[in-house]
Amino acid sequence: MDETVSLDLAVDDFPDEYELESLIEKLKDQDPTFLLGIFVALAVVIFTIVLLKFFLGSKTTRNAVLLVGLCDAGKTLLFSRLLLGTFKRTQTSIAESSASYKAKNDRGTSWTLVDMPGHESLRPQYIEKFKASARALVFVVDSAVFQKEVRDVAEFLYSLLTDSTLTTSAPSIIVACNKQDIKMTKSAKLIQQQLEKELNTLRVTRSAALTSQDGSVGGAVYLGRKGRDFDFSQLPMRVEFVECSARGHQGELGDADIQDLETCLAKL
Ligand SMILES: Nc1nc2c(ncn2[C@@H]2O[C@H](COP(=O)(O)OP(=O)(O)OP(=O)(O)O)[C@@H](O)[C@H]2O)c(=O)[nH]1
Ligand SMILES: [Mg+2]
Repeated sequence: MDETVSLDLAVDDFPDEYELESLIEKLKDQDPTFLLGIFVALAVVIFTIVLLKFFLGSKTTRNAVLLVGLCDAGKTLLFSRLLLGTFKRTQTSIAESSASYKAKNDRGTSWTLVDMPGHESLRPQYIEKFKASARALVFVVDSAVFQKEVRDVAEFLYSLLTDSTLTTSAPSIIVACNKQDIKMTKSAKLIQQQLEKELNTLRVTRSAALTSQDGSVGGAVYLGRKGRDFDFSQLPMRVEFVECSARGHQGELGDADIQDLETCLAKL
């Protein structure tokens, strides 16, 4: 019974055909500049909403710091050290772990820290899943076995540095040269130089496949500047090299040596 009454009222509320016609007539009688003004104002409001959505949306979604690198580089131990400060025995990761990380700065910045599996067969799917949300990548390198792994490290890094999503959003890249507690490890400077050399070689072999006019094919972008030897300063993203030891020089019971990495994360 009540429903019928409210329905009747709702129907009565609609302007009838005559009212609509008179409204159209009234609008027709208006000064065209007045109508144009209304139209422009509406367009400005819609344009502003779209712009705000675009900028605020992209800012809020890019809040992840991804720990990436080959197997055994020390990503999971770094994850534990950065979040809790504690040493933890680890096993090779088969899925990602994520947690909120508060940067050590006065701004109280916090990021979602994501520890990704390093295994070759799992890596691509996790990169694909998280790359759009990356504010920064911490590319972890095992400095103790770098010489042996340089080719694999460079290939993985190459795939990230030429990824079209990453070159567009340009997250900061921090290359964390880990395991500095082990004797005879490579320094960050040496690792940087060797990677530049290796990436230069990879670029020659890989770029033979780049045929399209804008220099991209299959989502890959040309690495660095054409006609010049590759160095990291040619990239759209900022790349920094730091030395660290997730284990720490005092062993499992002592603190990690990750201050330089924390300083980089505080600057993001
Ligand atoms: N000496 C030394 N060992 C480290 C350091 N960081 C990690 N490790 C050891 O290296 C091994 C691998 O560390 P993880 O953190 O599990 O490596 P991961 O990068 O997460 O490996 P995946 O999950 O397989 O991709 C563990 O035995 C760690 O204790 C370090 O700074 N120094
Ligand atoms: Mg792991």
